[in-house]
Amino acid sequence: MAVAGEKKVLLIFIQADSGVDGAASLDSASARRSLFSSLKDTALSNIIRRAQFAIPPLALMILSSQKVAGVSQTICDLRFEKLPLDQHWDMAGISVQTGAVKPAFELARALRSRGIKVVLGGPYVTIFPDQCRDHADALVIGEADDIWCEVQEDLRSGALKPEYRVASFPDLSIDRIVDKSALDIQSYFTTNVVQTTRGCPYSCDFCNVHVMNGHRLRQRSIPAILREVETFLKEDKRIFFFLDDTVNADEQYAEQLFRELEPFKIKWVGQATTALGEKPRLLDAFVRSGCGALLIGIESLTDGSNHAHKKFHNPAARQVECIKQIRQAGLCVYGSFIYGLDEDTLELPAKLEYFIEETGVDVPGINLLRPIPGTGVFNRLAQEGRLLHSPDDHDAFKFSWGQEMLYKPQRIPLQEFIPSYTALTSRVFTVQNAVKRAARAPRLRSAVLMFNLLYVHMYGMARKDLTRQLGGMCENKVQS
Ligand code: B12
Ligand code: SF4
Repeated sequence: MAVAGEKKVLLIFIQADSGVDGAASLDSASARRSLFSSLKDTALSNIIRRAQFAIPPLALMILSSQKVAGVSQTICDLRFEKLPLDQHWDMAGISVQTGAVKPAFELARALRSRGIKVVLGGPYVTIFPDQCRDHADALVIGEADDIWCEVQEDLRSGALKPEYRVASFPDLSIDRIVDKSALDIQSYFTTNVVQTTRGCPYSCDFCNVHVMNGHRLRQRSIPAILREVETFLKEDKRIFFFLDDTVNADEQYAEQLFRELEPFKIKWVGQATTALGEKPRLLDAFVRSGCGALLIGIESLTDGSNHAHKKFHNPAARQVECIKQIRQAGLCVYGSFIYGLDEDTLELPAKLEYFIEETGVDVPGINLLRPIPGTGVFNRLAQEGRLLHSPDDHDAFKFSWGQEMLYKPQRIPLQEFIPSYTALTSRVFTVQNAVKRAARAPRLRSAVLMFNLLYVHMYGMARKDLTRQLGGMCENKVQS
């Protein structure tokens, strides 16, 4: 119920154009395809959006848990709900992800034209504040865990400042309660999202986590995490997602945490490095605490390519054995690969197929490199003249699902690279392979089947977009 004089804040998360928010063709002409195929794509896109990826934005949960008297906060997740513009809002806070800048700015303009104050925050704002200034009444630059109370107080007193810059990374060992009252719990596959650490000690040049969150791993206190898990379980008994980019980054800390989580009897999934396969005690703690599956960023199968992109913590010689050990312990592996890294050659696809078979990776994800503004690789490719769009046009560098090339690979001409990638995904993502992977999965067989089947659709759509891009390149060449 609205309280007289209370300021109302809407926290907004934006749906991405494609990818896990619902695969969609990048080709606007696709709307003119047959009714049947459009209906099929829309139905599958909705299934993908509502599938296991449908977890709430922790960032907005953290903000809405920072309570200030006289201010109420509601989360609006545009993946699942419409903007509630039939209600009065004093301020909107939009989370701006790199790769979805245009829709964020358009939304900001529409809200401001209605007299709603707009605050922008999130990864893109932290990295490119200057590009955001004209689109907001206020910017929050950095991790907003603590400063968000100040923003709300300023809103209440009518003294919102144009910029709030976080002076140093928040100390995560301070206990902050994350509550879910601003969320619509039913919209999600699960709402049990927990982050145990922030920051990343590694420096992969295609990633901006270490740019945004720093290289020092900041840990939450284990008792605070246990309390959070206990509280979350009272509201939602579903699976937990540990959102850390590397949940095994500090092995001692992770082992203690997951040993202490055992009595809660939760089921969980997370992201780890191959190194886990060489740590039997930690692996055992993961299994006993209810881990079901891990996403592992393998990227390339060659040291040359991984090193060219500053990924040094995943030696090629140990990859096969590590993945086998993790699967033998009973955990499913989502293996995330990138084809098109700097030292990759046309021989990589065959190697990759063999690796997937040999290790039994349950769900392979074969990505194209996304040079995203703010990453080391983006700056390097810009300097080398290898980007396919102007480096100033940030909106052109979207996170599509392997649907378009944004740069020229170093050792493979684009005209050969695209057919080699599409041929690879058409061999790896078949219904037959989906059934085979599900049958041999150590657990979670229906989830493994579902992911693999959805990928048959998503990579199929990606192939059409890429083939169109290749056709366009050939046409331009003929004309010029
Ligand atoms: C969990 C996760 C998901 C989940 C949930 C999405 C989410 N953002 O919450 C799902 C599976 C849905 C997902 C989807 C995608 N993801 Co994702 N995801 C993550 C992951 C692993 C954790 C996100 C998180 O909760 N972090 C913890 C919170 C606390 O940090 P934060 O989001 O940065 O928020 C802090 C500040 O940025 C700021 N802030 C954030 N929003 C706002 C808003 C306001 C108003 C204010 C004031 C402040 C503020 O304050 C917060 C608290 O300190 C990150 C990696 C990472 N370490 O962040 C990748 C990451 C965010 N994802 C990424 C990508 C590419 C995607 C997809 C495009 C994948 C795809 N191809 O489909 C989609 C896009 C979805 C979308 N609509 O934006 C990239 C984004 C890169 C970028 N933005 O520059 C990241 C950084 C991974 C990476 N290494 O590149 N993702
Ligand atoms: S890709 Fe993963 S390991 Fe590499 S810098 Fe990013 S978060 Fe860290």
